[in-house]
Amino acid sequence: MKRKKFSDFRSDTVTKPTEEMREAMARAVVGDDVLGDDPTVKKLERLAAKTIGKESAIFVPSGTMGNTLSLMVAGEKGTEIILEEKSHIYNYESGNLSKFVGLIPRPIPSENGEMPIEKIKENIKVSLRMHIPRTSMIALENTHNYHGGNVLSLKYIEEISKIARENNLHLHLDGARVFNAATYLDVDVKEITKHFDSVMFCLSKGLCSPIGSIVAGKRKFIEKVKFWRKSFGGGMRQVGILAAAGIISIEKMTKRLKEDHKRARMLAEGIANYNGINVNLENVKTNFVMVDLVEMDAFTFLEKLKEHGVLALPFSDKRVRFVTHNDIDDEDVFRGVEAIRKVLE
Ligand code: TLP
Repeated sequence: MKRKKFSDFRSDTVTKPTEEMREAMARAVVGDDVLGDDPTVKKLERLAAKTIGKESAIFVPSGTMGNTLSLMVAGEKGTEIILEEKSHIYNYESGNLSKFVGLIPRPIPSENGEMPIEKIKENIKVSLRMHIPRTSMIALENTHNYHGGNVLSLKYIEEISKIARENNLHLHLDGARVFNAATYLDVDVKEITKHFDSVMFCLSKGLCSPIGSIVAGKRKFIEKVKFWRKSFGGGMRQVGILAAAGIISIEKMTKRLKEDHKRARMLAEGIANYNGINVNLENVKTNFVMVDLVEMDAFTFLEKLKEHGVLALPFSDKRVRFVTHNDIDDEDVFRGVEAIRKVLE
């Protein structure tokens, strides 16, 4: 069999739709979804809501839009949102939090994506005087992208949810990869999502859909998200073509993530003893492997790696991220292990 040009570990966003998805897309019954006429979108949204354990769900074009809309609806402009210092919402969503949403970020540093409980409590503000903005929301990220695909413990989430309820705060989950978290914990995804008022998850990452994310929550909340989705230009017409792939993402692709986790571990173990890099094996829980370079800079490392047919993504000057997914097989992992060895030689 001909070897593919590149083994692409840059992200699970690079996954191509499966053959089954392409067939379902070709056959999808569609209608104008802005007018509420698309039966395939309705089916996807019902399935998503049921799977996540929420009253209602809505299909949106991207994770960034899903998070932005959730925060627009749940947070009141000029109030504060508590979120982890390295969170995707705060760092990698084009500044939407300030550009569109108008919440004041109250970022809290953490070692692994779990903000210290005491720090959260200290930072919840009640508006005692009119010049003090109150806190209205907390957002968590699970799995946590910057922290190497780390999984937040159920005990931690439960504790945060209790704090949110006690303080009347909306709790949002950036669950772009929440099915990876559920797979790692070996629990039904609802064990995670039941603690949140709103959940965003992506169909277009490890779940292989070409486009799309879901926002789920209470019916009233989702109606408001729908309103804002239209304002943002995210009202889509015969989008059942994409929803057809999303249905397969939820029904099938959520069940195979263990394979990606196994391959991430294979890669990490294969390179862990190399000189010139550090890999913390304990932190490899899901489909990410974070590689810290001792001397070489990430740019040079990645250029050389590419010459050996392997792609990954820089996370800082000295840190590189490898992600496993449906289009990475054992051969790709062996190739990755070998290519990294040659680059470090
Ligand atoms: N993350 C992408 C890029 O931003 C780097 C990736 O390759 O990991 N939340 C989390 C936790 C994410 O990791 C991402 C995408 C998003 C939200 C945004 O999703 P999209 O790309 O669909 O807007």
